Amino acid sequence: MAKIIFCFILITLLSYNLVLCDNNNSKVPSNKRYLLYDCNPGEGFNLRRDVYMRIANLVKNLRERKECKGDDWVLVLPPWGRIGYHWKERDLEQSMIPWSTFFDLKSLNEFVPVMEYEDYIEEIGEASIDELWYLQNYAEGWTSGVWEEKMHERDCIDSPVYETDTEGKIRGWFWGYEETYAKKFKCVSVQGMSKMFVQPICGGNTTAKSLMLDRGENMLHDMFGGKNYWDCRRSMVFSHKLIEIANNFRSKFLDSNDIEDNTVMPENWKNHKCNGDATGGPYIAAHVRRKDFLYARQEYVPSIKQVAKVLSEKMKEYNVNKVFIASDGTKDEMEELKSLLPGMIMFKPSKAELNNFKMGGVAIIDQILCSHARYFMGTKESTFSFRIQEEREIMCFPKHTTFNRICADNAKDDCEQPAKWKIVWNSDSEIWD
Ligand SMILES: Nc1nc2c(ncn2[C@@H]2O[C@H](COP(=O)(O)OP(=O)(O)OP(=O)(O)O)[C@@H](O)[C@H]2O)c(=O)[nH]1
Ligand SMILES: *[C@@H]1O[C@H](CO)[C@@H](O)[C@H](O)[C@H]1NC(C)=O
Ligand SMILES: *[C@@H]1O[C@H](CO)[C@@H](O)[C@H](O)[C@H]1NC(C)=O
Repeated sequence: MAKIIFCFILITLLSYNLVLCDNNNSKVPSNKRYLLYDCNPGEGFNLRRDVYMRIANLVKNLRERKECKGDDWVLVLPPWGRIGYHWKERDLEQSMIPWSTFFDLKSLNEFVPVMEYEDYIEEIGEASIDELWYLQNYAEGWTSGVWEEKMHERDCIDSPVYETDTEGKIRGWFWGYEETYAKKFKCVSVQGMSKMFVQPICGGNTTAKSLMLDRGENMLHDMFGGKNYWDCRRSMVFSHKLIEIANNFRSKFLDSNDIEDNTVMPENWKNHKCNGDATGGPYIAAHVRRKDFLYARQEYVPSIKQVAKVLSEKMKEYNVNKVFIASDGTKDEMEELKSLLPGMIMFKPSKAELNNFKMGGVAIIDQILCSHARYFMGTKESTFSFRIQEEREIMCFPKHTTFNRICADNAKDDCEQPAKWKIVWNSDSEIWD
């Protein structure tokens, strides 16, 4: 009997303790820490994907470096939305989009641990962030005239985009989640790469359990084009739903499939190796960036007639009768192009697809379709085109089929072709060809 009573008391105590612990969020281990980030609202979808890589490499460093004492850092993925004018700023329809809409989280997790923002809120039990560092340049610019890496807490240069409410909570744009607030805020001037953040974060400038770096684009890559860069890039596998839509389109309209194209990818990106050259489907593809590029990069942008002329020649050269076009051009521009290029094919999302996958998903489908072509031509200085080139590098396409662009009419530019960013599989390989 005494034994039973003892057990009963023990169980009661234990469950009481559990309740207490629950209130204290002790489900979260004490060494778990969260890194959040955001970018300047003006940055586009494809540049943001590049900023993700810089932050992911920082998280990798935070997890591995001795001075971080084995803290279990996790990257909290900033919900997509309010991106540039393309996605219609402030349009809530295109906001609070989880990363799983676009990317395969299991694959991302193979590089560093990541979690969706909503799972973070649930895990810590409150829509708050302990500390927010707003990254900026140095007000004085490069005083010494030479590049030096540095990072300091400084007065804010821009007028603050965050405000402190009457309860002392820091309020602002947190991906459309209005209840979210930060507890502390400061501006940090920075000139340097992501590894420079390790010392301040681990070495005494903060003990915050959750730290957010806003204006993350102000952090540079540790080694642009190195092994970590490419490992991280390879982990950014698109969501299976988007791949499936693209694959159906390939098989239906482009006679293209992974087995015949030699583009079969393993389940886990870590197991991927080049198994001969990819051939791609029996079509060529081009990314024809229009809109703001017509004004901002006027001297590089070919006319629609020029695009048609160059692509018809390439179709002959590659002996194909189909050309896939990805473009942000107007309906009129695309109709003109189609009239000059009868073999032209575009992906048009259904209403339901646009609803489910948003502009970002459609952009990714366009990118997948371009990346599987036998031959690809991009637009100079478009990050949208760069992401396609990387995708082709990962799939082992020969470089001369990837690093091309359609030149402007006449001799407006010297028509320099894009730099060949060679994929790096091992830490000691060369970056450039
Ligand atoms: N679906 C689709 N969308 C495109 C295409 N080209 C551009 N876009 C859209 O236009 C956006 C371009 O956005 P920006 O905000 O200027 O920045 P970016 O994504 O970094 O790309 P670039 O400006 O090309 O360097 C992309 O994110 C797409 O949403 C295209 O070929 N297909
Ligand atoms: C729970 O949190 C409170 C206040 O933060 C603290 O005083 C208390 O010791 C904590 N209890 C446990 C079991 O950690
Ligand atoms: C870290 O602390 C040092 C010493 O107080 C200070 O000079 C520096 O500006 C701080 N850096 C950051 C990023 O807060």
